Amino acid sequence: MTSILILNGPNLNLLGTRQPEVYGPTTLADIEAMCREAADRLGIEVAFLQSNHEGALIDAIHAARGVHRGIVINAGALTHTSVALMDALASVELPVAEVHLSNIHRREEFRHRSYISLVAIGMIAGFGPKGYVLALEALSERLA
Ligand code: CA2
Repeated sequence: MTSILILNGPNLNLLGTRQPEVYGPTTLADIEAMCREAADRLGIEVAFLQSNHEGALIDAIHAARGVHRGIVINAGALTHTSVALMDALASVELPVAEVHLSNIHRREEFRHRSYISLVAIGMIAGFGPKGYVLALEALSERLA
């Protein structure tokens, strides 16, 4: 069965518990449940991971090769800084869908640049948790 790795970067473990006015009331566990429901509907498997550590995310990307057929990633603030994460994604040669809860282009200028976008098929931003489901749908359609 097709399996997709869903990766979440720094601070996303705090979703729904702090700053709900910025990121909404939904927790990361809620988002995982939404993704698992979507995966069942789409007939695919998902693995869901969050880390506050750049190296752990890079290790997970390296390990995805031969196991998963695509990657959905919300890299959090690493989106705007991490050439290492971008290089890791490029190295595994898997299709990547980038997700952001907020519309990063409506926010501070430093959030407008994304290194992930340079290696992603596409990006979904500004639709909140639904963005993860949209990304899964788009990736699984691409892989079918
Ligand atoms: O909009 C997104 O999904 C972001 O990737 C979220 C990142 C931010 O740095 C990006 O620019 C856009 C921040 C995630 C932090 O999440 C928190 C959740 C609750 C409380 C504090 C942080």
